[in-house]
Amino acid sequence: MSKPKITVKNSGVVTLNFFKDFPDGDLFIAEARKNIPHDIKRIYFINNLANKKAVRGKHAHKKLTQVIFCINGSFHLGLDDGSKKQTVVLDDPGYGVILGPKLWHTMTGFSDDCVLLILAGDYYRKDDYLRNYDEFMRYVHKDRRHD
Ligand code: T46
Repeated sequence: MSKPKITVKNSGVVTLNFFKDFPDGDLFIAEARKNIPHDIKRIYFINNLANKKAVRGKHAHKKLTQVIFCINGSFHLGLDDGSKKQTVVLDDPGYGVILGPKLWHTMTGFSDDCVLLILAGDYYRKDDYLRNYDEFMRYVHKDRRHD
């Protein structure tokens, strides 16, 4: 169990407060605008990751900010801000990774018991997705010229 170290832009680590009540369970707490940096308008989770070769994500968002947690098991999270890339292992429910805008992300290497939980700052908007990598690179670098 380890705290991910983030080096890409538009990301970071969120640490949850928790109460360790072993053997009666652990309680983790996420609060919007406290340890979660944004309001929470949508929650979704992903389980039943039976396919060892599953690859999820492979997109970036234009505006959306989310925090992703692995609340059971483990998986590999690939992050790419258009200049720098890194892969972190999420295996501790107490640490979430911020998926800010303009951050290409890919989820792979799921353990059998893996459950992902995502806290999103906005409702689902199909037009917020950049699902083509070349389009993502153009979008990121176009923006940076205007920074
Ligand atoms: C993300 C990563 C971490 C909806 O209709 N509403 C929703 O709120 C979501 C999340 C998905 N969908 C639909 C869109 C697709 O037709 O569900 C289908 C599967 O979604 P997708 O292939 O985007 O799933 P992932 O796991 O690749 O990506 C998801 C989120 O979509 C995405 O925003 O950042 O998890």
